[in-house]
Amino acid sequence: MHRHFLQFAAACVLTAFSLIAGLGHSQGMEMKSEPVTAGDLEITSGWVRAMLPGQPAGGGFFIVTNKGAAADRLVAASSPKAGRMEIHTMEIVNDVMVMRPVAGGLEIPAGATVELKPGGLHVMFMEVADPYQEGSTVPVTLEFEKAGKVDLVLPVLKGQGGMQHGSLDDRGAIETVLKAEWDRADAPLKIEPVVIEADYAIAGWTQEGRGGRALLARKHGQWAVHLCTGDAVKEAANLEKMGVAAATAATLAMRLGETEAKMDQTVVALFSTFEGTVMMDANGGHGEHATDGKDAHSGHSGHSTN
Ligand SMILES: [Cu+2]
Repeated sequence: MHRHFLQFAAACVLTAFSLIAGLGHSQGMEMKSEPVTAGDLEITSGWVRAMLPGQPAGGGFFIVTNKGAAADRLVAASSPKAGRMEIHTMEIVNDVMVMRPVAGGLEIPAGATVELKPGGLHVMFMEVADPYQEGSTVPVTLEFEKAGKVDLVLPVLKGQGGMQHGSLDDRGAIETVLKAEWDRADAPLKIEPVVIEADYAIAGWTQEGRGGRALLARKHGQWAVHLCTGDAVKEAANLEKMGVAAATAATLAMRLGETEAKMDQTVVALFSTFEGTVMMDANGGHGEHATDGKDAHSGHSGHSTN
């Protein structure tokens, strides 16, 4: 039983890093950062996506042109407004956008232009204590192998919310996120019910005679598992402690109760068998959980071996 729990927890943590820089239309050029030159590099059109309250991580974007004859490499990024930063790629795995750190830094080939943009390469601001608000700015220091350190001030722009998977509605997207991590041919994951309100959702799941409830949050316009639990999400007061706004929490708890009341009660009983609550976000607001998230993230490269 305990071993099962740990397996689930590990998989669940990985899902959190199926997080997210949402896809969006490009912003008006006039709002983005002014060109900055460093050696052979020119960095233009920088911006950072505005974040939701409580959101611990977000994406930053810019365009690097290498006018020199030798390749350079973006090896690190930092900001006084983020606990740490990473350079990420984004790809689609089983219809889910998955972010991965770029191993060894991002190459900027000689004569080439590399664009960091929503849905693709980006720098990730992590462990953000104060979510970035539209209209503010975020100082960033990029570190290139040859051009050295480059300071930028990036404007915070409102991302065009939502991914452009027009074929997936929220419920479908949530099922996809959960199934991508836990569904197995020999142990099918059943997801029912899914209740959604604003940027939060609760999904009940069963698998091999076990079950639980997952609280998902929509960030960067995409759904990711916020935490895994059993009965805790049934109470609006608990949802509020988990960061859900009061009105949203009340609606979610009410809808969950109504929906589950109409279901097979032997299934609903399985949701209660998940013991405890496992946070999935590297949320700076929950000190004891931040370490979990960090560990999980550094372990993310092991994802494909599971
Ligand atoms: Cu990222």
